[in-house]
Amino acid sequence: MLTLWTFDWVPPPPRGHVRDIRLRWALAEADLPHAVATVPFADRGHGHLAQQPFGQVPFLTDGALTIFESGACLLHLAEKSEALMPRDPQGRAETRQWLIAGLNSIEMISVPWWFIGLSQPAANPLEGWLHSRLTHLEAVLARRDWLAAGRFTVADLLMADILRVPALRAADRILDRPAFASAYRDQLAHFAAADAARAEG
Ligand SMILES: N[C@@H](CCC(=O)N[C@@H](CS)C(=O)NCC(=O)O)C(=O)O
Repeated sequence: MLTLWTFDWVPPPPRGHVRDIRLRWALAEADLPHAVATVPFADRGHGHLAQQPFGQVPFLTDGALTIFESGACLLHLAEKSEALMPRDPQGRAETRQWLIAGLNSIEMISVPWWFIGLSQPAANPLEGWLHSRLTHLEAVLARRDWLAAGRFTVADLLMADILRVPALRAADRILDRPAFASAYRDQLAHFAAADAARAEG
């Protein structure tokens, strides 16, 4: 049984951007039955740290197996469904390569860039670095519809979610997929239900 773990509640921002959306989206694309469970946002206790050593979400349990890091969770789900990753060696290698590129060549810069930007400095020192990476990526996405294997894969899913932060429009067509819309709705509904439970109790 697959269980997606997320926080029981988060403040309004970052709702819609909590990384459990990556797993919700993949689970919806692959139509994999699963449950959603929570850890307390306010208290990152031993139980949580035993599953996710940084006290973050998401993580995934699959029977006795626990997997943290959204990228690792996505690759685990991709092993379960051809809807997320092709089965031929070339297609799998390309999918893994572009998934790691999303994390290690784009998100590695885009998250610190976003964080520095919150304090509204006159100039963001990461602007040039991010711009260069996005320009190269945009050139790839202008030449083809999908990053890997000539078809939708979990690499597109992850890259499209990563690109929501610098708002690179080149990946908008990937966000148009119904499974992203349902994942987004489900995340907002999850935290809205948490608000309602708090208001009652
Ligand atoms: N590299 C991790 C990052 C996870 C992450 O940043 N999670 C955020 C929610 S989107 C979180 O748990 N933030 C709370 C915290 O860092 O204390 C992954 O991709 O799973």
